Amino acid sequence: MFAKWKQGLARTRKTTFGRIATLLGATEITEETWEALEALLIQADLGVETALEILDALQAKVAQEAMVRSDELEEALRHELRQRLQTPPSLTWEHQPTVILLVGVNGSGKTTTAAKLAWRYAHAGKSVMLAAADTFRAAAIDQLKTWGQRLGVPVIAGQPGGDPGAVTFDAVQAAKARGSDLVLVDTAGRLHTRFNLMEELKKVRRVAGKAMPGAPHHVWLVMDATTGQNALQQAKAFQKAVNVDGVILAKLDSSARGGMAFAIQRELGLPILFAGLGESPTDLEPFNPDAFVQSILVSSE
Ligand SMILES: Nc1nc2c(ncn2[C@@H]2O[C@H](COP(=O)(O)OP(=O)(O)OP(=O)(O)O)[C@@H](O)[C@H]2O)c(=O)[nH]1
Ligand SMILES: [Mg+2]
Repeated sequence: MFAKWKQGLARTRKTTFGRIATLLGATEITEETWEALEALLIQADLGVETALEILDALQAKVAQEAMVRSDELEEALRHELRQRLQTPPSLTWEHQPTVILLVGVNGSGKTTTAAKLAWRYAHAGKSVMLAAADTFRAAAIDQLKTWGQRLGVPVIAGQPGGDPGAVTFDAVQAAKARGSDLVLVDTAGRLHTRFNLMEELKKVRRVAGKAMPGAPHHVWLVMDATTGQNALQQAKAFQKAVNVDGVILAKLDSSARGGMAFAIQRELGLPILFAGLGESPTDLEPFNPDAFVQSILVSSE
């Protein structure tokens, strides 16, 4: 069980969380245990606030239950970690098509994630369409077209330098005409300035709504799990501009910073919907909080 998660989270598990597991091996809880645990939790990219909240909760529990052994503390820690992760809602198919915008900073994994989602839903029997609304780079359009060919999923694209709003509009219209279930819109991660990017994304969002009232139905922020805390500031800018309703945490497999998942949920108040655990189309898993916690902090039985 959870094999893919265990493998994908190996780096995170072997770094700070590994040291936490060692610390909580089988000794008694002492003052040093708390000091070391505080330092390790902060180092684990949980964010200071989350780390301190967890520490407080654990201290209260230890006092309340008169706990003396640190392996019991480990189990309590796992429980505290799990509690801080939301079980993601699954997609409801009330619209035809459902329109999803994928946004995020450059290189975060948007295009790859678009392909992975296309694969997942096509595999589940849905008719999927990809929209190449990153018109800023010619290569971006080709990248998405190549994925479309590999996956047998149609790609609506315009000319390099063209209007991303127009591409989005065309894609939604085409999906309506064909009776598609899902339109995944891949957007740019970089423009001349951050301001331009946010303005462009707002426009893409507006235009989607013109093509279909209520669209986009979701805006998912793709975050690179290898980036540290400043990814949270970037995320807030997207949240402010385009009303993000979920996060996809890409590249968890190449990151030792899996602890970020906790800071994301706390600071952004958004559920993590999927995790990227590799580069191929099948390497995207619906976020599983139980698997996640058990993969970063394996019980030392
Ligand atoms: N290991 C790993 N690599 C990933 C994952 N997701 C994306 N990548 C890699 O990250 C790199 C960037 O991915 P893209 O999908 O092109 O990122 P993007 O956000 O579309 O980038 P721009 O279009 O430049 O903004 C590629 O080399 C991907 O193969 C993942 O979950 N795991
Ligand atoms: Mg891209």
